[in-house]
Amino acid sequence: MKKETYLLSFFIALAILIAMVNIYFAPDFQKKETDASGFGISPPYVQSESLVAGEGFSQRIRVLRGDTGRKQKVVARVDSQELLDWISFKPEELFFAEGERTLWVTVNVKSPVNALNGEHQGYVYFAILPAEGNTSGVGINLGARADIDINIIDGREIGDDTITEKVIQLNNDTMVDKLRGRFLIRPYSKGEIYYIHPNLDIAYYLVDENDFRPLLDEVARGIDDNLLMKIPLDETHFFGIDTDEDGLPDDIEMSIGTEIENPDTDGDGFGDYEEIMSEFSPFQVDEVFETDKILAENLAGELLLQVENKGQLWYIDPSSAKRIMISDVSNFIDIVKTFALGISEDNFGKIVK
Ligand SMILES: [Ca+2]
Ligand SMILES: [Ca+2]
Ligand SMILES: [Ca+2]
Repeated sequence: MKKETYLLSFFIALAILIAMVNIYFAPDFQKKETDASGFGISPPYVQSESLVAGEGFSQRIRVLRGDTGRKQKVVARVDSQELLDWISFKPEELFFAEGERTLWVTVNVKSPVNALNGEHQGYVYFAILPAEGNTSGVGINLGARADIDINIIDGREIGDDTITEKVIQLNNDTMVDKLRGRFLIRPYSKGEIYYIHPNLDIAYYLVDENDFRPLLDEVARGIDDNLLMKIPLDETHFFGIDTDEDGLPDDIEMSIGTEIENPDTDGDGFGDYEEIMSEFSPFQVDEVFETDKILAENLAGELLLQVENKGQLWYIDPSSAKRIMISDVSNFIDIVKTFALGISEDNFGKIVK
């Protein structure tokens, strides 16, 4: 967590504390909170107006009872399946000791990194039970309810500029399988992008431009030239300068090994681009230079690093099983934006664990 975020959390906690102290010293507090049932909570809410996904906060709730006689157990129950995983209580065992009127409960909220932006609402029910004896058959005597209202916001809104790539867990199902190796964009959220891992049930979360380089470092697999050359080139996504104007940009020629200032490296009358695209060798007259479609299919969606050359990076488009060179980070961002599929918030919710 960043220093600023700590500070922010601290001030939020302080603000909550001040609010609670004010409530505590309000003259009619005890009366108001415990009048009807002899059992009350304050404040009757757990809320955060601006929580960044993956982060959390703590809030204290004061539970009060009118009858201070005996030891009594208190149960806290979250009614929302989603929020159940976000919320824990401290202490884990809640009870009023004999003679005690007040019980402080710390509500810890920790949102998952893949929490959807927007409002997340539910209730926590606090109820009082006898601590010992015949709990079976004894109903919950008294209860009180706290509203949960947590607003998940985009991290960028609070000036978080050192975002590293994040990993989220995905479901292991056919919907995820169909999206493997693809980039997804959430246009109905903040336009954040995810790369679905080609083999594992995880996705990388790309918040801004700083996240693209770490993704390549983390995910790109090394491949030797012999195998790489067997993956067809995607001629519809050539970028950069083509000095000899043979149709192959200089970067691609350097990766293949053809001459960047000679449109016909082997001088057989057929240009370098023409030979590559028709699966002939640009180096040897009349020699074939076959691609391997099965290999290409197996590597679809992968990010590859050409280890024997200059460490060029490639993306294998999952739709065409053709390779696209990534010349630098800004080019990668362009490629990702070109290939990213939009996903609705509803469907996004279905693929994440
Ligand atoms: Ca060229
Ligand atoms: Ca050439
Ligand atoms: Ca030639």
